[in-house]
Amino acid sequence: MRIRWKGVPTVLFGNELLDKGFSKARAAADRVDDSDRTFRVRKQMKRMIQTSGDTLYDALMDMVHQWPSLDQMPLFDQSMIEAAVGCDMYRKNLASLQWAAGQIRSVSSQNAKKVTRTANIEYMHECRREAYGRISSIIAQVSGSLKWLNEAREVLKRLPSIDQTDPCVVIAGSPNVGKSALIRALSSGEPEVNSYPFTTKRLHVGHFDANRLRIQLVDTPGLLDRPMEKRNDIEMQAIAALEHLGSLVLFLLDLSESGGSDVDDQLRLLDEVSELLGENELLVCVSKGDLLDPLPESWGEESLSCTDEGYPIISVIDGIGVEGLRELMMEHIMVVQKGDPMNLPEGWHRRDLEDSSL
Ligand SMILES: Nc1nc2c(ncn2[C@@H]2O[C@H](COP(=O)(O)OP(=O)(O)O)[C@@H](O)[C@H]2O)c(=O)[nH]1
Ligand SMILES: [Mg+2]
Repeated sequence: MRIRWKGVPTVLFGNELLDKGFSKARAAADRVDDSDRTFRVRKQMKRMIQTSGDTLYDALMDMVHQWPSLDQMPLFDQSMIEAAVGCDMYRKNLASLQWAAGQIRSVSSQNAKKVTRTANIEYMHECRREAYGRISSIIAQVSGSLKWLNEAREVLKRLPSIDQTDPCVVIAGSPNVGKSALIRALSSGEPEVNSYPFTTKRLHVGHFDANRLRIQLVDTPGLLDRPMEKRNDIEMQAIAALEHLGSLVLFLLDLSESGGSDVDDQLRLLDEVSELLGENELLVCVSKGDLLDPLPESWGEESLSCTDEGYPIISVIDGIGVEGLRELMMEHIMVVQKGDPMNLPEGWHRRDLEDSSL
């Protein structure tokens, strides 16, 4: 399932809604034809009241229904909405449109009844005017909500859309450890770039197909690559959202330190990431194996070289270990797909057995 924010239509402003309702009402009244003046005016006024009420009721309820329901969406999307615009505001503003729709419907039916019951032409006009006035003031009361939804839609349509039915691997690690290079090496085609609920952060999503599954690889530049104490609330919320994405977190460790972060800092980050994304299984992998001195044991042979801790070692530049790593990821993903965590392959980093000394 993938939420299609781009499919949510533009939200009309209050005056646009009123124009729409009243002009339809005018057209409906113009079609009335009756030689008896009382009958004619009664029909005209009733049509104006009912048509404007119905049109606005439908327009407001359509908006309410076109917006995805928070309760039915995956937790990842809920957390994205929380970080981007706030779930409470989302609920509150949609609820206020629903309230307005109900109010307009009752104003319209009350006033239509009054018109039916009177023979006084002046009073019929007055009922119509009163209905229009009350409808306008109900719309004015929700104009803040319409504006909020309009702006929220602009933010939400740029959110990353991640398919929750496909397995997803989140890649983490300090800057320059080789995350982007690995995603490029594993992906078929160019990774997509999606925005995140902040202007400066982007989500890079690559894919590959294996075992009839489409595996998504997600890189989060600026989020899972530096100490958490430097983050603002929104960034922390966005990181929390990643926990719900779900299949596996792949943490890259650059033991050569050629990217500029020393190993101790990288291990501290590893602790933080495993703490934050604890719902997911974590696989630690050593990148840039070609820069290690001495080269890892059995480097370049068919089997995957590993550190003493059992972390696989790869080199994207030399193309060594990348396919082995892909297979290892798939073994894990297949276990998660089958929902049997007791079957995890050997060498998986277990949080309860964690030992961060290398
Ligand atoms: N020697 C070597 N360099 C690598 C390898 N993978 C990536 N790099 C280099 O490391 C630098 C940072 O890589 P990048 O993928 O941008 O790192 P990111 O910041 O984690 O996304 C680039 O200059 C890459 O060419 C590798 O396997 N071996
Ligand atoms: Mg990168």
